[in-house]
Amino acid sequence: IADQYQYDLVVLGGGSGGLAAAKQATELGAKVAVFDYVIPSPQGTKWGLGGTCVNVGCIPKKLMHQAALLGEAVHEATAFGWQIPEVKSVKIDWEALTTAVQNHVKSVNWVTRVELRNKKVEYINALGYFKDPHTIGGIMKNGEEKVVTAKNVLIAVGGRPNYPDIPGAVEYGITSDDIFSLSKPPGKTLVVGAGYIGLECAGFLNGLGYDATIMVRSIILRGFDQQMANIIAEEMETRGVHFIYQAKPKALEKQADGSILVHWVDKDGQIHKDVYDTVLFAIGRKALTKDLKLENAGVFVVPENEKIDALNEQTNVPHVYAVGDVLHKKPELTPVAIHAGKLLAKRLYGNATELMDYTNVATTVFSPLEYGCVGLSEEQAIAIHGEDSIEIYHAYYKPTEFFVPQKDNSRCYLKVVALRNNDQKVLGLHFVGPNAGEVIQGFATAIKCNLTFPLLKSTVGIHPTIAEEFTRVNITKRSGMDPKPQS
Ligand code: FAD
Ligand code: NA7
Repeated sequence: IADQYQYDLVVLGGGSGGLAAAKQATELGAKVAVFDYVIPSPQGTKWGLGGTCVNVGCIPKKLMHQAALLGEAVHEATAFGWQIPEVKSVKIDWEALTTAVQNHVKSVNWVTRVELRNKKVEYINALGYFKDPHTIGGIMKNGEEKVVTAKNVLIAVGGRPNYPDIPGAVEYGITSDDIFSLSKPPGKTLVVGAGYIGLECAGFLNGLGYDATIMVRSIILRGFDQQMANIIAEEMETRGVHFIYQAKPKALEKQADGSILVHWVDKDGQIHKDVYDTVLFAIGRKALTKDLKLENAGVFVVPENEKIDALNEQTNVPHVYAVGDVLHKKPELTPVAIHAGKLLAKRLYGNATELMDYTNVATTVFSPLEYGCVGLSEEQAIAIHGEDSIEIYHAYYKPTEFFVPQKDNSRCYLKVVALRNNDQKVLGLHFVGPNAGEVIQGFATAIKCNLTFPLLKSTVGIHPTIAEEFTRVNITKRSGMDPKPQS
């Protein structure tokens, strides 16, 4: 049957999920083509092959977060005896930072291209869409159309940032698509949205020395453990990030000096006005399914969010699959897209049967003091099992490296969400502190191996680390005892 079509698999979208599936499929002998095309942001920002994570997501975000942490470290270093002349006047060179970040991104774009060539995946730089269930058309940069046929099609087009429907938003606002290559320093910045992208962007901007304000419509980090979310927000506030709660922007106006006048409304309906140099919208992302002409293939989307509700990555049309951010109610994370893409390719071309497990996926919010977690939040655990069946162990801790520079450790906190009965299975782990992602990653494996609270307690720690605090925790919330460290 394969001969009936030019390709065994055509992948729409060369990002985390699409590329992982394409490479895995070719390794297993399939003939694969990948369509990837980036529509410039309303501000004109565009980028190369590799998708969101590499170009305008995880990678540049982590680099800017690291730049902010280093600024902090410069000051701490003096407490350890480093002699840094004029340490008080240390400041960031935005252009040097964005150049360094973009150089790295471009090097990854290049490596990605070479890898595809080596693996014999055909890369087509065109905006793909369905002409019929097995025929894909792609409009290339020069306007010409490339048409191919495929036995199977994988939709991995990801998403792009939303803009609010208010005057001036699209003209004068920016999003995470623009911030990592912004040609001028962002200056005083309003970040609209308190999801993880909003917190991370405001966090690194503040750490880099820019005045940052977060406008919160309702709560911080919807979907995450709210106690932990509020701890990282408090920490950000202590570090100088401003928060405007229960507020929404109404309009953006460009002023003669280039600054942006933001009209916003508070919870009582009062209108306020403030001036910013940059307004960054981080109000969620929309799946890029509109351009795909899915109706030509008969693929359904969820009407409310235009995402695809696939079962084991298979859409309602059996030979059309989907992975990554485009999926309905699945974590929008790079390793999730990659893992699902690889497993799907192995099932399609390697006779494998393993299905993607979307539960207990660990994640980290790279806020100035990071928050890493895996499994259920306290609220979710209580909602599922009932308060009487859940035990919450918690502790504040003091990282050794905080003592000499006398860093504020008052929000270094962790908690373990466990069942109370029989084996005391661990349902969730939450950690606020430095390197939270590094701390949580290994524990995520432990949870996959059915970690119980007694097993956690029988684990010998590595001293002196912050991760060992998980092996020392023994105070329950129920006991009402003070979880602050005694020394
Ligand atoms: P994408 O990587 O978005 O790739 C889709 C590709 O398809 C894009 O190149 C797009 O231009 C292209 N495309 C779209 N439509 C078409 C079409 N019709 N034809 C051809 N090509 C098309 N995740 C983490 O795990 N950790 C993090 O720290 C993290 N930080 C993030 C920070 C930010 C600021 C953002 C925005 C995201 C972050 N994410 C993070 C999320 C992560 O980037 C995404 O989950 C991941 O990139 C999704 O992969 P994907 O394959 O679904 O789509
Ligand atoms: P999220 O996590 O969906 O968060 C969006 C935030 O923006 C959230 O705080 C929303 O508040 C807020 N929001 C949404 N719409 C508006 C409008 N119209 N006005 C003001 N505020 C608004 O999106 P992110 O962009 O942070 O990240 C999306 C994913 O990409 C994330 O899961 C990562 O994995 C990668 P709400 O709580 O709804 O009141």
